[in-house]
Amino acid sequence: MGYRGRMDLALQGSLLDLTDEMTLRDVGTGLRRAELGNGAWVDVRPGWLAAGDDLFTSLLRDVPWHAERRQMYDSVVAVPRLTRFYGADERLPHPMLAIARDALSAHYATELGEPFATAGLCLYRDGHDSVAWHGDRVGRSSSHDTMVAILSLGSARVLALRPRDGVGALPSGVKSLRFPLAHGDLVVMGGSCQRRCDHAIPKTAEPVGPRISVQFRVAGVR
Ligand SMILES: O=C(O)CCC(=O)C(=O)O
Repeated sequence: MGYRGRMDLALQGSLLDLTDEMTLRDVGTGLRRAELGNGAWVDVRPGWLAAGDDLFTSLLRDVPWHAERRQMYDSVVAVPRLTRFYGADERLPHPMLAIARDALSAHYATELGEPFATAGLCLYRDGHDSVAWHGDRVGRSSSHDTMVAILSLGSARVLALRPRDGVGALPSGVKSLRFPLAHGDLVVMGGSCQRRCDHAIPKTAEPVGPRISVQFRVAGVR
């Protein structure tokens, strides 16, 4: 299946939307919190953005996606996804992202105590693209609680989470928690999650099309 066909596949889910106008729904409605232990938690709000197809296609087309390379043993390999980071002072590539960031800042104001400021965008072109186990522990998040809020667009992929030291709220025999994220879903990792847990987007053999992840973070956290 070609890139175009896979993009169509990615967008089939939104045919079920009841509105054809892009709409950001209330953050709190239908939001469920999973407590992971040791002060770590994950909020999931399915269908936060309705009819987000135009946002997805315009990000896919307009963002200056960047292919990173990294050292692996004695060779340099391509990182299996494309990225673009928008700092606090940069204009976001679509007005809906600023609306989403501000809605998150308002919803979590009391708990977070500061606004979301930056947006990291990642493009997973297909099921071969992924990100390995890691925590967002660059900056204050290495020592302080924070939140990373992710708007997922396009093909459904799984966000996997596991405690770093094996200590946490996972039932015995369960190695990781899996949060399937569909087009328009919101997931927020909060509290001590970045310090206590690692997360990953595993590769999949399923015939998935592209997915774009938009991660909102507070200033000074990567
Ligand atoms: O793709 C995602 O939703 C997660 C991205 C992520 O973990 C990261 O870039 O740090």
